Amino acid sequence: MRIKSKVLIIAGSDSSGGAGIQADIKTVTSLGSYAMTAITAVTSQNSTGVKSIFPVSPSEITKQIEFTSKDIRPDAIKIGMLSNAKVINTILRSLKKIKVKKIILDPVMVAKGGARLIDKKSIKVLKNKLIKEVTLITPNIPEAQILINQKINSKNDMIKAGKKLIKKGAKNVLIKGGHLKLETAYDILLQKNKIFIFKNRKIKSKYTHGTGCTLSSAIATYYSCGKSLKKSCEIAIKYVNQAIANAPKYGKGHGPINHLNSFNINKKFK
Ligand code: PXL
Repeated sequence: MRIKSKVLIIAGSDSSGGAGIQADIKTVTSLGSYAMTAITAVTSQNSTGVKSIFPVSPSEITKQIEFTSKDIRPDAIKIGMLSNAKVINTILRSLKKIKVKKIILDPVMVAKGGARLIDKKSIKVLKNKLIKEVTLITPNIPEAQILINQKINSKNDMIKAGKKLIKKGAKNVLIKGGHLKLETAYDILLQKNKIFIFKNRKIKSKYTHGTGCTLSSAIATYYSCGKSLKKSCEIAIKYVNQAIANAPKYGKGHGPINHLNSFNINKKFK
């Protein structure tokens, strides 16, 4: 099989293998691309919760990003867990140096079980600096609420939130509506003057650990292969839905989804 593109993942490690950099590598690989990594933190966790978080120093993160990219140039970058403001500033400097254009940011804040994955000060830097420097941000509803300081209770509120984020300097925003208490999952992509609503039946499951990481990595992969941002979001959402529907039911808590379930998707969207 020919490898389609190269994706650099900047994110935290999840020892349970369902989220974080493990989910990212599995996603990029199963969709046919080459995954490279810069690890920002090491977490010890299982499906029932997060035991501890060990941050990697900013200088080690810089080296991973810059030394790796100098040799094998990424076609796109996916950014996940960032843990603190110093790390975000470090990454901003590296991004300016390596000049990769396609960057997808999943503004990770809290794990499924409620553990905080980023400190309060970093949210400010994320909001005021980082979101302006990336191609797309992919907040879920709780994250979007924090980013705009407002409650989101409906599809209409999601659109308003997206518009607000664009006004704040985000180039493109995909707000994931899975947290709304509806039978349908609405994921809304807002671009400068365009809005696309992706509508899918919500799959009820407790096996949803790592869905956000997986979605942003799938978008980064499709986008790195030359698909439009809209098409990349559309197919990536389908990939995650199938991965939820085919979850292996591992673990006592919020277990992982099935990242290997890409075959039909790739065939359909060739
Ligand atoms: O899903 C968000 C996330 C991101 N990164 C790491 C995680 C999690 C959730 O648990 O562990 C490392």
